[in-house]
Amino acid sequence: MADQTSKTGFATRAIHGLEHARQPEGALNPPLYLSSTFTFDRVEEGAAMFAGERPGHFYSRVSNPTLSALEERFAALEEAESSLCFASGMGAITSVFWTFLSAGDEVIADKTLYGCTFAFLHHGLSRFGVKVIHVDMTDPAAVAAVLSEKTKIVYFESPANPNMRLVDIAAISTIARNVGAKTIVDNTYCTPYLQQPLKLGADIAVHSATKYLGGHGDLIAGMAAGSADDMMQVRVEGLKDMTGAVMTPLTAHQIMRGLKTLDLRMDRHCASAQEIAERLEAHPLVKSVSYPGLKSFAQFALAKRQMRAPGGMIALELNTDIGGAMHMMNALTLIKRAVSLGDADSLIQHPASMTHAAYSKEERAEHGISDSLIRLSVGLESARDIWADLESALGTLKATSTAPKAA
Ligand code: 4LM
Repeated sequence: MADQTSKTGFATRAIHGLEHARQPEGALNPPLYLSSTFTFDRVEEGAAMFAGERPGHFYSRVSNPTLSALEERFAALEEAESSLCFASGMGAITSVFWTFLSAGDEVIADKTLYGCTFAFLHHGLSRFGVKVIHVDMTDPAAVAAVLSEKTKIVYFESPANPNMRLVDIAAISTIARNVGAKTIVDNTYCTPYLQQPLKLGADIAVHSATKYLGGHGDLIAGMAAGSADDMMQVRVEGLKDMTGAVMTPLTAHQIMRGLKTLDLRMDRHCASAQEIAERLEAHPLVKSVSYPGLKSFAQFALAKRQMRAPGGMIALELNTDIGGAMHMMNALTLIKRAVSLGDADSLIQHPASMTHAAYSKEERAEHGISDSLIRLSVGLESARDIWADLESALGTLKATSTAPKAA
């Protein structure tokens, strides 16, 4: 697979996968197999499939041909041996964690995580005898200091939701491998077009496919990619028996449509986000902008090293109190006030009261999630219209705030 993958461009793999197989009836797209179960010609055939001695589909909680088509394409994009579909990003994350953990094990997780992932680790897994230790993974030495032979999983997002901190995937993967722990990276913000965690040494990449992979705000889904052995274990343990978080065939079909334009969409998201981030940074009412494409970004060099481009997400703070930030968001007319990200539509939200409300106020402070942070998902509209909306909403603040720009 590696040889074939390197011979074929990303866009070609996103549209065709690696197989270029003729579809039934010569259909351009893989058929939608709306079938929960699959019949056997003979009982012995079914028994052999259940025993894993014969390939084939027998029940759609385990596998389905439409999902297999997406899995094959997605593995080709992450340059992984294998990949797996899930009902949601949380379905992917929880299925993977339940597969590889037992009571007494330890998980080392970054401090900044999507709110529901934090809730799962901190309030969920820890009820089942798994110790979860949060460290600041921007410092690899801090990770090395807490690793032990009990560590089974090292987990982080890069960029992290919502404050955009990056984690050095190669450095952390090397440290984790030394104690036999799996490095699992949430690659949602980047997609395999912008960043390939497995090529940097990670074991598994997980995604909320609800975001850029689907790309149009019309589905909830998750993906994971990794070795054939790991993905098989997640399929037959975490997914089949523990979460049952199975993607529907229709959703897999929609994601395959989304993948066909993934690189084009990501290029536009990145170009527009760069322009918007630069304009925001120059605005007198904006206190700070976190965007990996800005020279002022603390990890600008790491972003250049591990990401193809800086992505479509921006975190910012205004030179106002939180009331002013709410006022600005409420004044927007094109950009929608909504959680989620990676859609064609630009979306804005307030992490402290929305996506990261599962953290207590004290935890947010401790984990680097400012209560005044605003998160912007830059969409595919014309960048000048996105900026005009932001500039006009910021303009409504001038009457209420004259705070000078922070040095
Ligand atoms: C949001 N995020 O931030 P499902 N990993 C990351 C995410 O951002 C998310 C998930 C996993 C948001 C949802 C409301 C980095 C979700 C979970 O929502 O289960 O597909 O993905 O706005």
